[in-house]
Amino acid sequence: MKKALFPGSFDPFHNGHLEVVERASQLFDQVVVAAMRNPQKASPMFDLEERKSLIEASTSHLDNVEIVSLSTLVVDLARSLDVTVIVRGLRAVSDFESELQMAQMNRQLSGIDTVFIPTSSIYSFLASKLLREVALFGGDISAMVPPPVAKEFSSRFGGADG
Ligand code: COD
Repeated sequence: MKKALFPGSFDPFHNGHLEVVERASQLFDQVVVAAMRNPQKASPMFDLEERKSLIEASTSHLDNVEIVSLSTLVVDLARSLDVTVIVRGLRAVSDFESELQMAQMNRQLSGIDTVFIPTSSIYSFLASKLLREVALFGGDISAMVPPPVAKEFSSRFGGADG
């Protein structure tokens, strides 16, 4: 069985992330999406449990997708779940340098390879950091995130889903 792990901060989970999950779910028998702590991103907007719930609600149409949240090394989680590959999305060449370095480090630590899924061009501008900023200043991000995430933003900030 080909089982994949898609780790990320997902703060918040957006339509670019969702597209990667949907495409991975067609490529692999099972996909585990892991909301994780990125030590380089200091103050998250949503805690890990909130992110897990929002990703669950956003991917409920996908039968072979499971969501976890954990603050650990990606490779430790990958080994404990017995996954065959790590999946990551790529928006642009600028993502590649850091993604390549992470993929090489993770392979060195665990022997597990990373597969990159290039985003569709309609989603390549999406970044969680920008969405948080737009929503904080009252902008409408509802077309850029799955409905459960838009609803959560709306209840926190008002007006973000229309
Ligand atoms: N379209 C498609 N894909 C996208 C888009 C988009 N618009 N935006 C982002 N993505 C991709 C990213 O390229 C990434 O592959 C994935 O979606 C998740 O993105 P983020 O930003 O939510 O997640 P990151 O990059 O902050 O996640 C970093 C980790 C949490 C994976 C990292 O910090 C980590 O590995 N933490 C655990 C500690 C660890 O193991 N460290 C060693 C790493 S070598």
